[in-house]
Amino acid sequence: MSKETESSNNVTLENEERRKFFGKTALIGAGAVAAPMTATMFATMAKANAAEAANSPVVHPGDLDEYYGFWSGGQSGEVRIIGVPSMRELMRIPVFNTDSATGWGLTDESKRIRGEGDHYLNGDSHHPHMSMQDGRYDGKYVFINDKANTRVARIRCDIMKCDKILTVPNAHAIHGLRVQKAPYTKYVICNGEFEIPMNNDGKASLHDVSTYRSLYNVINAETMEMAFQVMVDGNLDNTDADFDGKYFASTCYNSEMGMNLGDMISSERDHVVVFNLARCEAAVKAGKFKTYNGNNVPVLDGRKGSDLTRYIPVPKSPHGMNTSPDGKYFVANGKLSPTVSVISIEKLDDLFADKIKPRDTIVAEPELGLGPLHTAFDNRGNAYTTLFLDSQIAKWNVQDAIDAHNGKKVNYLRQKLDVHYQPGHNHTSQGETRDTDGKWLVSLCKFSKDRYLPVGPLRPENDQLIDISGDEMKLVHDGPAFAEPHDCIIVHRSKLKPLKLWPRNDPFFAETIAQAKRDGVDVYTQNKIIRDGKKVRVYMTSIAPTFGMTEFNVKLGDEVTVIVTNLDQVEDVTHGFCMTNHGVQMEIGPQATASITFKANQPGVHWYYCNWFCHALHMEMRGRMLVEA
Ligand code: CUK
Ligand code: CUA
Repeated sequence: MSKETESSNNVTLENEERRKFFGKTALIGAGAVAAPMTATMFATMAKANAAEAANSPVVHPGDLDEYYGFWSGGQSGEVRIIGVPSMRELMRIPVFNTDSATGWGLTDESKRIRGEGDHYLNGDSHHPHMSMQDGRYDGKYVFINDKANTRVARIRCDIMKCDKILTVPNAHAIHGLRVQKAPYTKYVICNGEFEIPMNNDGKASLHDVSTYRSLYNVINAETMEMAFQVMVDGNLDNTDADFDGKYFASTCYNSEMGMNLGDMISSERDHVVVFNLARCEAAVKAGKFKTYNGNNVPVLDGRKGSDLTRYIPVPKSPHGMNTSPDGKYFVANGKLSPTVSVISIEKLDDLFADKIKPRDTIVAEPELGLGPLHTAFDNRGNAYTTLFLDSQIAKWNVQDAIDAHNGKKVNYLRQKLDVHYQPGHNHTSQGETRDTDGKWLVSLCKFSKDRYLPVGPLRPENDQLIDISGDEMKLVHDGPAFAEPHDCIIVHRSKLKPLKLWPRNDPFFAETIAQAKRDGVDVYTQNKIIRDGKKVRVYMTSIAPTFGMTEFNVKLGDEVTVIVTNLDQVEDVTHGFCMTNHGVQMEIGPQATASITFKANQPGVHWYYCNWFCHALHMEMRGRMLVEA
């Protein structure tokens, strides 16, 4: 649906609501007063609007984007929300990193969510993907991998905060990640990329690489617990799911199990491994698994010859794995080979029934250019593949590639577009779902080189927006990004309903509220200090521009927990709590409760203050902690 036809209902409503919202902000004194629009300004805008194409990347000041983009933050360990098509960064969601602004990694709530990996300060996130219902985004969760510390996290899309992190046992370095698309996202699927001994306890041989295994991981999306793992041959790289709820497929490189580069690329072919979900679930049920490393996660044996998997040989070192949104094909991207391998999902039943040979499932292997890494799709049967070495996107037609494979004289290549430079992933608007709409393509370029002012030896990446609504791809926007967004998704805004205020009973801080109950404190109405031996819990409210408590006493050496409840019911009025010289800082959203624990290890007077600008008297929103020696 175009923005124009939609504007009669949604946009107008949203605008009305936003008017009210601005009115409120102005009332409390924090909102800047908008200058009235002059007639000339209106005229200029109208002219600009008329000149814009149907699929315009221009989003005027005050207008809203049509899509939410979820971007990985790469080595920063975070996830970002980018408005598409404006490419404006709307929010950062700290996940595997520690964040000074929100207190992620500092607050008690975030530490509980970070769990056993809380001591890690780093992360390496690659693949953000949203939960689905019948092959369509359901707006509930976004999942993301951490290659650095072998973790998978979940973001709740109502509050846009991470609410679960699982450290994956038995495996090493979680890389490719997708979700089960149909009938719904029961499982999150992800690859343990690096191979390690089973058990990896230092007792088994460290040198006998024939004992090393790479594990496919299947995680329950709702509980965020391990469902089962599958041991495979080769190093798992990227993965995707079909639209029928039957098969998952992963690219594997290094089928040689080499331990250095030369050995890893010595054979001509690697493979795609296909997992049969029903058979895997049945094997778990029947107890046909082993456990390792002292935990009870079922590990199935899916190595060559197993009933649970099939190995489809493809040119060596394949990288990306993408399912076409019509549900017909898995596309494995060649990387070292100039081709992609198109696997017919329809033929997988016969492959698992041993009626055909693995290579019989390949219905096309179009040659696209140098370094194909990832493929995206529109709603008109076209595919868009990034060419890392050529710094191009190749647009090709899937059916034509299949016809050419069958000997027909047809040119499947539609266009090659230069991008700047060295693209990794690309993604189309809603392109991994049945709702793919063929409007936008984003190319996540690893190098920006000359596209921006030089900023020292470290340069930003370059996220390029490409209009694919017409016959020709058109580059329309360059967007610099810091720390490598490997992958992204582009979700229509109608799929998401983010909350404006925190629900008072939100599970995010339920445990903090439970502690308050045990202390006999109603955080909503009371400001109170509870002393429990050397532990002191300081409960205070906040309402712009005051904390409910402007001083409290503790003794040197006490372990102090400050619990702040934000009573403001006004949208966008977030308070902060910072205890100076203690490394203590957090965000408290409207109607939220947040807590942070630290040692009172310095005698004297210490001021705490609100560090999120909330009111004309925000500077005055502070109080004293008096530490008696
Ligand atoms: S990977 Cu980085 S460009 Cu981690 Cu999906 Cu291909
Ligand atoms: Cu409260 Cu600033």
